[in-house]
Amino acid sequence: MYTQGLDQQGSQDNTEHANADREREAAFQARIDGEEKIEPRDWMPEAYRKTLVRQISQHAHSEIVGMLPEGNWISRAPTLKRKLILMAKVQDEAGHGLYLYSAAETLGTSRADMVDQLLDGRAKYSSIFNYPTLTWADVGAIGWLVDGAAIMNQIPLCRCSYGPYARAMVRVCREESFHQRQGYELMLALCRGNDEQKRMAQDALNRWWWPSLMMFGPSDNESRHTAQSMAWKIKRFSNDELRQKFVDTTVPQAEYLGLEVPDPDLAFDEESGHYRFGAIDWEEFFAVLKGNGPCNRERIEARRSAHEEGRWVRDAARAYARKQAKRAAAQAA
Ligand code: FAQ
Repeated sequence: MYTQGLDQQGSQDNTEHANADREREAAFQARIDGEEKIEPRDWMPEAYRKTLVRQISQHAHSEIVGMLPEGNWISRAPTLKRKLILMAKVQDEAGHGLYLYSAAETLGTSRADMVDQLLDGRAKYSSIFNYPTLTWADVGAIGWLVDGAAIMNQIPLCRCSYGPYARAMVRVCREESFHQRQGYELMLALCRGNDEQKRMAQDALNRWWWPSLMMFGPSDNESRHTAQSMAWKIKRFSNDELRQKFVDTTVPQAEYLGLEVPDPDLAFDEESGHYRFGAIDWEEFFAVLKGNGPCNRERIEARRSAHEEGRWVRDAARAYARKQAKRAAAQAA
């Protein structure tokens, strides 16, 4: 009899908790709908926190792994000016990774944990960085197409409902826009050069076009997170909407360069005002996500060895911080 009474009390408590949770979630959604920013100390549903940590950390990993394909060309840049520009760009990507890891840390996950997840394969990074940079023209194509796609996706993230992510994105987008222009200017220089240079530019476009379209993620009917992320105003546009905007913006740029987009089905549709494009090879996309792209193993191996080589720096920084804290505590006593 007594236990029955306890059970009843327990289920009453559960109902009250559930009601309180529902009320908090409704108030949270009302803030989102009212375009208020959510800040680190505010209450948020666990699923919102988890989605943000997933997306922001994957974004951070993409910036860091994304340094590798272009970094590969720093020592082979054709002129001092190009070398300086490329070094600045690659360094900017490292900065983007740092802002993003910091934004994700405000959600209660440490950078060390996020990096471990990347290195042991639990966390993803953008598919695009698993393709090789075979010629100097690839540096131009990455700036033009990859940074171009990144901006298209990231400008709306400046209005993301989570304050620290939105604010980090403002600066990232300014820098990405410089990156896109340097890439386009490099492509233009090649296209105005000799026949071999123009062929290199066309070859780079041929290899980077389709992987750039894949950067926007699976098509809307396959995207498992889009609906909820849009309701939470983390994402403002769906994957297909952003992909279409990218195609509409980029095709005229290719025409200006005098290059041909490698898609026989590409055509301007007067009625909708959009370019229609051919089918994306989703099998290739999912194979890359599973770790079977041309450079997946090489990229993770490079990150693992950088992590190992940097271990002594992290140890030294931690020892120094401990010493400083001890000194501050002694002075305060
Ligand atoms: N690669 O349900 P959705 C850059 C995953 S930064 C790998 O549609 P969501 C700068 C997705 O995570 C480039 N994985 O997911 C630069 C999910 O897996 P999960 C990175 C992908 O989150 C330039 C699953 O598929 N930008 O380039 C990809 O709603 C030059 C289902 O997909 C960002 O991260 C992909 N392409 O939408 C640096 C921007 N697409 O977690 C150096 C922020 C999807 O369930 C040099 N992120 N997946 O296991 C986003 O906007 C979103 O997370 C999307 C995916 C749009 C990427």
